[in-house]
Amino acid sequence: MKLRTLDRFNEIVIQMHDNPDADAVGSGFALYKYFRWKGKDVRLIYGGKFKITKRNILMMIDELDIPVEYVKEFDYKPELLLTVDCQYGEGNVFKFEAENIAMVDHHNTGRSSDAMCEIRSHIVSCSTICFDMLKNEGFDVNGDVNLATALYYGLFMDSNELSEIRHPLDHDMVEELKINRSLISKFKHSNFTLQELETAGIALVRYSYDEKKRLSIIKANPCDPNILGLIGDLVVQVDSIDINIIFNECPGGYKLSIRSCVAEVASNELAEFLTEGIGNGGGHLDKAGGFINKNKFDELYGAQGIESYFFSRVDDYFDSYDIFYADEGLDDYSKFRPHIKLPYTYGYVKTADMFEPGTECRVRTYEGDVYVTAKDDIYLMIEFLQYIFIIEIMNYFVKY
Ligand SMILES: [Mn+2]
Repeated sequence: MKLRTLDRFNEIVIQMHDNPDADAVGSGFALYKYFRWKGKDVRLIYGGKFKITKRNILMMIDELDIPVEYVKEFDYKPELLLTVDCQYGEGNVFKFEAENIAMVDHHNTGRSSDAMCEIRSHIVSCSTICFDMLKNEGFDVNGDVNLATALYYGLFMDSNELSEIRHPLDHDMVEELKINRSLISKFKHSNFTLQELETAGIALVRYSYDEKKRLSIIKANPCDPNILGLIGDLVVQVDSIDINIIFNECPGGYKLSIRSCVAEVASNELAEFLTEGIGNGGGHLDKAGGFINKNKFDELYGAQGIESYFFSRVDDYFDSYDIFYADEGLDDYSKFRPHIKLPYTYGYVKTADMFEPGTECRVRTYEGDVYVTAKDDIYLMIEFLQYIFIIEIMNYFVKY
């Protein structure tokens, strides 16, 4: 989807997921600015049970002048509802009616991009996607330092302080944005309140542990759902813990947050499994979240208690699949149908056609930046299936 395809709408509501995080706010703000630039009637909203309480998010909204509205219901049907950092119909997105629906997101729910959706699950933050989409429309993201700072903070928070960025576009954004560094530092140091620190402290000493599965389950006191994730991030760094489930009671049920640092357990899949039939869950391979409805839980598992439910359900999850390691291969292929690889096309460019021989160039690739010296016999091979990426790569030649 190109942003300009949405230019035909005039009354636009941009919706962030419930309990918006920095990435949702950064992305939403970028799209808001774009539609304002186009002269549209635009609002930036979120719904759900809770108003934002998390300190750094409130600070971000305040310091960067982001016009976020908390909406319980609409008394009209917007012409276009554009969900950002989330997908319409998912459990973490309060359902508003609208004439038309569009989405920009980086979560993997199986949905792919189309005329009304831009879904890129290989990008670490939705802010990066918005940065790219705005640039493609000729919008100067550095024309507004608040916008640049919001996008940067969105990526910063979704990539574990930039440590998880990999895609060339994420690197580009970090390099290109002209931001207010002292504000980023201020937000960074406002991640917890004293009370939340205490909640985290209590949670950390109250864990249950399954040594065989290298799994810990923690019940925390009521707190902002984003705090659960922060505690989970810390716990999964423990050497003997691979998977962490942290949950707490919230109005109407339980909120949970999952972290996994092993390939065998996908956090988003486990979140779906644990909430199946009684709530909703999803997210990324390493981080996910979910909600369990208390009435539905009591109906089905009431006698069991939530903590023992988690332990037994995790057992079921581990029993629900077999693991094969690609490098070990399979003993028996007899039940498999043959698979034929389709012809694959690569493109190439001759480095000396682009630069004076001897010029050192930086090529930004999925595996990181590579330096090559332009020479008659140095060619760059480019996968055809990633056509857009070819054009990107060609633009990435930077004289070093
Ligand atoms: Mn995000």
